[in-house]
Amino acid sequence: MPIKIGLVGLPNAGKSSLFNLLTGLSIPAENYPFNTIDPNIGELNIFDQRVDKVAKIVSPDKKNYDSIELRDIAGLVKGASKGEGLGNQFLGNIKEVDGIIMVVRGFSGKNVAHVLESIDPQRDKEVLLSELILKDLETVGKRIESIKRKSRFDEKKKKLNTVLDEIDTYLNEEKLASEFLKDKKFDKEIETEIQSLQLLTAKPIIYLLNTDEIFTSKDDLRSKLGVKEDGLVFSMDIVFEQEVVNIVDEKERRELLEGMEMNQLMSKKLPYYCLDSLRFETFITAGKQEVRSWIFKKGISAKEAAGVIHNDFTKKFISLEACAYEDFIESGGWEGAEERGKVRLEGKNYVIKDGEIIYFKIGA
Ligand SMILES: Nc1nc2c(ncn2[C@@H]2O[C@H](COP(=O)(O)OP(=O)(O)O)[C@@H](O)[C@H]2O)c(=O)[nH]1
Ligand SMILES: [Mg+2]
Repeated sequence: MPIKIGLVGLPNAGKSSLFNLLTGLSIPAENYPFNTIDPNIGELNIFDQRVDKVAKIVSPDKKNYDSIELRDIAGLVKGASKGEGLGNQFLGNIKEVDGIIMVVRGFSGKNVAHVLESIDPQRDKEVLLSELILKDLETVGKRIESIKRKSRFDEKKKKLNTVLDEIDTYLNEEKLASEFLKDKKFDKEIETEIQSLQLLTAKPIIYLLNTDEIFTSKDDLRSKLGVKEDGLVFSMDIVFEQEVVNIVDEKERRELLEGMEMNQLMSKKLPYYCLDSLRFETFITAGKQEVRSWIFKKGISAKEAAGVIHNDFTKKFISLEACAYEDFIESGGWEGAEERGKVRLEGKNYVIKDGEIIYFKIGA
């Protein structure tokens, strides 16, 4: 299953425009608030250059790159968690994603309506976060309710109840679940329970300001958005970038960019920023038939990583062989790496590192 990123934001923030820009698709991006109900789904291609280098050595029949699934989720509004503007349904769509890009409007665009009638990125961001928090409170509340009776006799449920109460307190203070979970270590069972709740505010969030304003540092951008010092932020002028992309003449395109003192479009950088900052990593499989990259959530076990390739592989996992990317390249492939003792045999709990070349041994 591919990694999924959801675009979340108020109506008319520029989500659909960004979706089109990133995926090269053309779904309607209109000055009309609730134009999307089911999420639009597209692909964000990640042309990992390590695949090319590995393929050069292995000469496979074909090479392929993993992509990220991008979902353009309908506009949220204040009260969404209570069902405003079909809000609950939209919030449900966010449950399924692995990371969020929160598109925040910074452009004034007099002809483009704003549901809150003024341009105020910080307020918009707060409104959006509140809705996500309210939804999480509902989710946590329901779970607490459902285990309440059992937790009097069952030690495990009692433990879970305590953790859920803590999360509930956190959310009630308008803090995100991710802040609570950040430095905590739980028993496997509790962790699985928390994961199964798919809390919206436990997901990593990139705050993307849609503006033509130039920010010289991430800190300036953070303060504009009212985001903490370690917050993930990005800014770009979505409509301008689409205009540049639409220019057929390459020279003209380059000149326009240079005029803006940009060496590359932000929309070209964004996918890589997502990969890095949303805690996604890549491993590579390198057989004679195919060399391919696979994107996974950092920190998952080898067994879970096998499931990235095929659901069945999780159950049938036996072991894997791993080689660091640099070792593989320097050794000129599997054989050389083996001779130099650079190939390791690892078990199901091994944590795959970014860039590693992996060979899975899968049972029948
Ligand atoms: N002036 C201006 N208009 C924009 C910008 N970004 C988006 N728009 C316009 O705002 C309207 C809503 O954009 P859309 O992408 O559909 O927003 P969504 O509701 O968040 O999906 C469209 O008419 C866009 O052309 C921008 O940076 N500047
Ligand atoms: Mg839209």
